[in-house]
Amino acid sequence: MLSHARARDSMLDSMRVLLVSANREQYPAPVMPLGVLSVAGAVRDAHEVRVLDLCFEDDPLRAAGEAASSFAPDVVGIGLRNLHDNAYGSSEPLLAYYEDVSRAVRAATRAPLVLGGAAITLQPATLLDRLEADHAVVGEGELAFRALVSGLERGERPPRVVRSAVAERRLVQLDAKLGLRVPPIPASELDALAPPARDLVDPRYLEVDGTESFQTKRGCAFQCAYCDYPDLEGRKVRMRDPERIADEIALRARVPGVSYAFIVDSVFNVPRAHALAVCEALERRGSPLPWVCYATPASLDDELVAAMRRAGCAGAELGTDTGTPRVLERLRKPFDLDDVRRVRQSFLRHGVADAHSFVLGAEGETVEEAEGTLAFVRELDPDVAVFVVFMEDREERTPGRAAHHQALLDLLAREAPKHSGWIVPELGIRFGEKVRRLVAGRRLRGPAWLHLAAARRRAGARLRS
Ligand code: B12
Ligand code: SF4
Repeated sequence: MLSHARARDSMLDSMRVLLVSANREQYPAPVMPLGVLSVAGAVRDAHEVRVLDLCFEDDPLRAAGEAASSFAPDVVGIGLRNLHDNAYGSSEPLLAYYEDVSRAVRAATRAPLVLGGAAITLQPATLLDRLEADHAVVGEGELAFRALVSGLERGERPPRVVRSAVAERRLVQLDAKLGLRVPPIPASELDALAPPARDLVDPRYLEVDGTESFQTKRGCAFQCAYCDYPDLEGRKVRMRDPERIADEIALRARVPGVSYAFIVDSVFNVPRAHALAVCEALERRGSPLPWVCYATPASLDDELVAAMRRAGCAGAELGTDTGTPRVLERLRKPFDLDDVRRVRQSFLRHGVADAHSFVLGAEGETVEEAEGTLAFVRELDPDVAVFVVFMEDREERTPGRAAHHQALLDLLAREAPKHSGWIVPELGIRFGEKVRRLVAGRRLRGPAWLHLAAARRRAGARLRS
């Protein structure tokens, strides 16, 4: 869908900016392109902006070509989010599709092509070369894209790579001297940014799922061994004002069709004081929407879980990752298994659903160690456990799968079907089209795993009574 923002009365000296969100992933749910909308929000005071979202287009390549020719842009930005499909298959089909999108745009306009988004931040050299783009924005895009467009407007030849300093390490395979470095947006200025251009969002997201995305902070200060989240958002945590966040959520809650919030922070509950302040601010506004978030068992105590519940938290997704102390240590996770057991009890006590993700095969984890993780999951019995076999996506570390990929999948294929709360996206176990049809058929809203969690708690309660 093509959405248009005419932000200034006089557009005579501004650039015509076409922003394309290439993502078409439908599972676990279509997610609105918060990154592209944030970039659109950041430039539309100075430029004429159109957003083309390919998520629901029948013929995405034709739509991209038509938008590029009818709008006659001065610059085209393409947002690339994922390197894998929901089943964590090979990146190849997605990269080929991204190439096709870029070709369709190229065939319709000679405007410079700028790539941005998480996929670019993880694999800038690969994608720049394959898509033959003019520029890449590595890391957060608001200031960097604005600087790039201004440079183009002034007739300069900006460098091929503009990088936000939060993503400094992402450029090891590129000549860093080629790049222009834009400082990270200071915490104090995150709230001063223009809000994401939510008015340009395709309404079909709300029809399908009703979930809006919000960000309360950027960055993660932990250093878990394999994790690329700090590379995407920085290691320094930059927090937004809790009152502003609560206002934003309360405002969106009034929009018909908005029925859930997803807090997209890498980790919602750290720093604890900030998470608590956000919960209290939401509670003061009557807890306007049920919401879900990512959390870590570190710093997650009973008082915070209770505050999350009062603020509307329906569920939390925890990066527990492993069930053996040895691998936990090797992964440099900031908690121990007793913390995991403790938070599970808190979630049960306060009626918040919990989904723990487990990444098998990371840091050389053996199949035997993975079996230890499965034993721990049986003992913990969380509402939902999601299993992924490790893969590396950062190009400087040799992207690829865990050494025992097939053996780990075989283990999951044997064990997961026996446990009603276990999900394996890569094997389509309790994941994919069947689940979506079930959720849609019953007109359920919010993330699908929450409904599996609720069904399991109801069944548990029946058994106990
Ligand atoms: C929250 C989240 C989810 C939630 C989304 C909920 C929701 N309603 O939004 C859920 C759990 C549903 C989810 C699912 C999936 N996710 Co996810 N998700 C994230 C997470 C944590 C944050 C995404 C976000 O919204 N960030 C906030 C926005 C503002 O940031 P942003 O999109 O990066 O945009 C900024 C920059 O990238 C840049 N930018 C973005 N677009 C553009 C465009 C241009 C032109 C420019 C110049 C700049 C630019 O500027 C933006 C503003 O600063 C990221 C990891 C992370 N910490 O970033 C993973 C991440 C994006 N997800 C990922 C993946 C793989 C998936 C799944 C495929 C997993 C699965 N098998 O289910 C699915 C796909 C879902 C889909 N339909 O696409 C990967 C993608 C890269 C990869 N390795 O493939 C990431 C990076 C995590 C990772 N390292 O693996 N995800
Ligand atoms: S706490 Fe989560 S987001 Fe932060 S480094 Fe560890 S796994 Fe990554």
